[in-house]
Amino acid sequence: MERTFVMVKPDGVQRGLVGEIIQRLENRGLRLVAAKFMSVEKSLAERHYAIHEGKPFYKGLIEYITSSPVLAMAWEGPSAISAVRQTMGATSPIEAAPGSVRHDFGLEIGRNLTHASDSPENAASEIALWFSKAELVNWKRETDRWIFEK
Ligand code: IDP
Ligand code: MG
Repeated sequence: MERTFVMVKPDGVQRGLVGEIIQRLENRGLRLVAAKFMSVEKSLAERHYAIHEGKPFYKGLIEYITSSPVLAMAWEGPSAISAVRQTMGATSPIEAAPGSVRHDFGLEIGRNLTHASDSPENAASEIALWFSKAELVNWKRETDRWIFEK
């Protein structure tokens, strides 16, 4: 079982896509672990995107993420990291596969609606950055045995 950090970015929230994006993750069979609707402090945005510091789009990225509230979430399931990246689609909506969130709702790389962790290491550090241990809910669903093989 893997956990991954997922965020509906300000454009997704402003465009009323929170429900749609959660629905897609639920439909996939993933299990919600944590969710927090919040404004993002500049310092948190900078820590989250530290890996991109110095890149040409970095300043705009920090402005975008702090411009309006986001929905921060953690989801779990087998191969959750790859599954969520696939559901969101490639970084640029123009390259994202049809049926993915970024394809179906986006056009521009700088307005690509969601974030999802890209590796087990980053998933662990991003979940720890955005949530306290007490905010992560350990629970079982009645449907788990029909979705998870083990
Ligand atoms: P990811 O979100 O698919 O993991 P990253 O390469 O990690 O993509 O980039 C982080 C975020 O930075 C992207 O989701 C997008 O919002 C933004 N970004 C990346 N490249 C560009 C760009 O060339 N122009 C504008 N924004 C970009
Ligand atoms: Mg990334």
